[in-house]
Order: sequence, then structure tokens, then C-alpha cells
Amino acid sequence: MAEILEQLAMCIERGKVNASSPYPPDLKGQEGADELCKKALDDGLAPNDILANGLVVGMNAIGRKFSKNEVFVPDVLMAAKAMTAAMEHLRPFFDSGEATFKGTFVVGTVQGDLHDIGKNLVAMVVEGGGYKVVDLGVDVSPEKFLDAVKGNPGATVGLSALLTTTMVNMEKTVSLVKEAVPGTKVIVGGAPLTQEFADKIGADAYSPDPQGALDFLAAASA
Ligand code: B1M
Repeated sequence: MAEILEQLAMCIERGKVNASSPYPPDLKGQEGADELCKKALDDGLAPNDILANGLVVGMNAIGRKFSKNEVFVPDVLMAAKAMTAAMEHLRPFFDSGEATFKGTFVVGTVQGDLHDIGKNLVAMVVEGGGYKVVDLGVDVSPEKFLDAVKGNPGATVGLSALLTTTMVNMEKTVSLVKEAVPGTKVIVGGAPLTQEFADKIGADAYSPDPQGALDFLAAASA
């Protein structure tokens, strides 16, 4: 792997956004994901190469550490910030179709539920894994999920719920989406959920953390 991609991966994992960012303190004054991504493009590296071998490597590393409780929410948020800064340089290539995402992930917090911190982390880690993320926000009705699936053929759906009272809306969403667009894969997550509940409502997978959602997407598209 090109040395610049290794540096880029390290900046994503450590949450080093740009040269003027004081975080993390031991990298103060050094170039961050912003400058390194631009440099990699100027050096002639392909956007897909930069995404797969730089950004994704860094986000995967932080995602796995988060799963093992070796880092915490703010660390993931800083990594996502660095990722976003780098993605600004790559986005035009993806928008034009010159570079391609691995797939599309439609994600949202289910109807009646306003909790979005966990859902946002999932969205960030999945985007960091090289997928286009369509984030529908919070309090998303089954019909809105279905519209997004129809608008993004082949997308995998991610449902988040934090309330025992809104978990039931996951079942409605799974049923509607799978009935209208057979073959659509749905993964569910959120603090009150279990694998048993996911099985009961006909979801394809359950993950207790963002990395598990990304691993499921990777396995489903392999
Ligand atoms: Co609320 N809330 N809340 N709340 N809130 C809980 C969830 C609660 C457990 C607190 C408690 O009573 N101890 C409780 C639920 C009880 C239950 O249902 N059994 C509760 C309640 C009751 C309520 C209200 C009803 C309170 C009221 O108004 N009376 C109300 C409901 C509003 C609504 O949604 N309609 C309410 C409101 C709120 C705030 C708005 C104040 C705020 C939300 C702000 C926001 O999200 N923007 C809030 C908060 C912050 C919490 C707690 C304190 C923290 C939740 C959180 O963000 N955790 C929570 C208590 C607690 O957990 N200690 C609580 C951090 C986050 C990173 O974790 O979301 O679990 P989490 O996400 C994890 C995993 O679950 C997983 O990955 C994430 C990272 O590891 N994950 C997925 C999540 N989604 C996934 C999807 C996947 C895969 C993995 O694939 C698709």
C-alpha cells in the first residue's frame, strides 16, 4: 500500500482532521486527512483506491476498537469528522460515477423514536466502510423506508430503535419492505434489541454495534 494511504488510514483512525486541528495532541501541526487525501489525488491515486485502502482501513480499525470497548463514542465521532473531510475531495468522483460505492445503505430510526446518536454512529461507520448512506433521520415511517428502497434499488436497510415501545415498528417496516420489494436485506440494532427479536420479526441480521452492521453489508455483497 502507498505510504500516503497508510498515513491517511492512521489520520482517520486517530481523528486527525487537518493541519490546523489541535486533536489529537500528539499529531498537532501535522497534516491530516484533509490534506493527505488531496495529496493522494494530486499524486494520481484512483479515488476508489484511496477510499478502499486509506479511508476504509482507518474507519474499520476504529470500528473494531469501538466494538471491543477499546475506544469510546467521541473517538468514533472524531474519526468520522476526519473521514468527512477526506470524503469532500472524493465526493465529486462518486457523484460523477467515475468512482463507485460498494453498495447503498438506507438507514433510519423507526417511527415514534427520536434517538439518533447510535444510528448516526452506524451511518458514519458504514459510510467509512465505502457504502453510500441514505440517512432518513428519526421517526421514520415504514412507508418512508419503502420509498427510499424503491428509490435506491438493491439497497440494504438498517433500522435502529432505542425504545421498547418502538421496537414493534421495526416489524411493520420489515414486513412492508420485504413484501413490496422481495429480496431486500434488513439489519436491525439498538440497545433493547436481541438476536431473538430480530429473528422473530423476520430481519436478516441483528448487530449490537456499528461494525457488525458493516460486516453484515460486506458479507451480503460478497
Ligand atoms: Co431516551 N431513553 N427517551 N432520550 N435515552 C433511553 C433509551 C432509556 C433507556 C433511558 C432510561 O429510562 N434508562 C429509555 C428507554 C426505556 C425503554 O424503552 N425501555 C428512554 C426513554 C424512556 C425516553 C423518553 C420516552 C423519555 C420521556 O420523554 N419520558 C423519550 C422518548 C423520545 C422519543 O424517542 N420519542 C426520550 C428522549 C431522549 C432524548 C431526546 C432526551 C435523548 C435522545 C437524543 C438523541 O438521540 N439525539 C435521549 C437519550 C440520550 C437517552 C439515553 C440516555 C442515551 C441513548 C444513547 O444515545 N446512547 C438512553 C439511556 C441509556 O442508554 N443510558 C435513553 C448512546 C448510543 C451510542 O448508544 O443508541 O444504544 P445506542 O447505539 C449503539 C447500539 O445500540 C448500536 O450501535 C450504537 C453504538 O454502539 N446500534 C445499532 C444502534 N442502532 C443500531 C442499528 C444497527 C446496528 C447497531 O443496524 C442498523
